[in-house]
Amino acid sequence: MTKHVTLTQFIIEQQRELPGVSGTFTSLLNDVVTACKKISHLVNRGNLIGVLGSADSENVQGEVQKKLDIITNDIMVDALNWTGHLAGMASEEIDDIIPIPSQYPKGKYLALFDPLDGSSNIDVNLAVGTIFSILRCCEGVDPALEDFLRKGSEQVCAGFVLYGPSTMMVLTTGHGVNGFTLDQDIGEFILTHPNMTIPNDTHEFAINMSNQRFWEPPVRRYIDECLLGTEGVRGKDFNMRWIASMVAEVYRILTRGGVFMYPYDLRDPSRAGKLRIMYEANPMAFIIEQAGGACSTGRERILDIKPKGLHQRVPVILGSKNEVERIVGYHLEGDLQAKD
Ligand code: AHM
Ligand code: MG
Repeated sequence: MTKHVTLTQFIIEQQRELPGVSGTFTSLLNDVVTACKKISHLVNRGNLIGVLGSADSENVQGEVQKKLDIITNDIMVDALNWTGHLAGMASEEIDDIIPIPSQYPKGKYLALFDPLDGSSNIDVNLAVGTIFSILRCCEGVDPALEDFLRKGSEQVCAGFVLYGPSTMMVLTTGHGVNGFTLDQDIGEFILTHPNMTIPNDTHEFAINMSNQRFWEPPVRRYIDECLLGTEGVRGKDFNMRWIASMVAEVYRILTRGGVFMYPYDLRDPSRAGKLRIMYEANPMAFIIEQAGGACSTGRERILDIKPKGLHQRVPVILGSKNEVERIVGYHLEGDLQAKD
């Protein structure tokens, strides 16, 4: 009989090899896993249990919330706030940092999450996901906002769960990227995609083309060249995908390569792109880099950015290394020309 490795076993064995590890991190990860299994169940049940549709409320970003945005946020908070592993939390759906209730002990980690990414997909029965990022904090204290505003390079763990035809968890603790499939029969995530790596080259891009008129020249140039295919400078045809769910796009890129962009655009100069650095761009950048890919704003490595706000937005260009480097090169050329 095939012997399966569960996510818990995998993490315990990986952590055992690291000096000074107490087991707290493994327990924290189990808390996240428990929450994501509950979310997977709800997403799968859908309208059978009446969880689809709008909640008729807005989050701090002014986005209309789905019922599941609120329910999944509560599931994450309720699974993580009492176990004594965290000093605090932050969520896409909540304006300020989320403290640990005073009756519970405080731990040494911070968790940041987007409980239901791509939630515009939920009512049309397409893929959605949960994204999370774990930072280390001072033990036993009530963290301040500044404790959360750390560079992505300081993350100790990042992951996402994709609620697709299968429920999959993709995880990095800074030692490569591994993918686990939820076996619904036994309720365990099983290691099915060890050492996920992204090919350096690709002929597939993902971008919301309806925003084309708002893009900066380097992004226009890149996409124009892709669209010219064999007749242009690239000398090869490109394929396009847009799922409107970053978790699904990143999962595809981890599986077969590609480039994903939600770039800076000129729609609203106060918003540098759509995606948020703390719980979307940073965890995805950590995963992508650990799988051998690259992640940039076009002008700066995402993981090097010192965030200024919990819900700060950044342009995101990620995926196959050679392609991301090409787009970064176009930004550099464009900026140098603009200076002359
Ligand atoms: P959300 O966190 O409110 O769901 O927004 C993030 C999502 C990403 O998953 C996806 O890449 C993007 O928004 C799609 O945006 P658009 O609808 O503009 O194409
Ligand atoms: Mg999101």
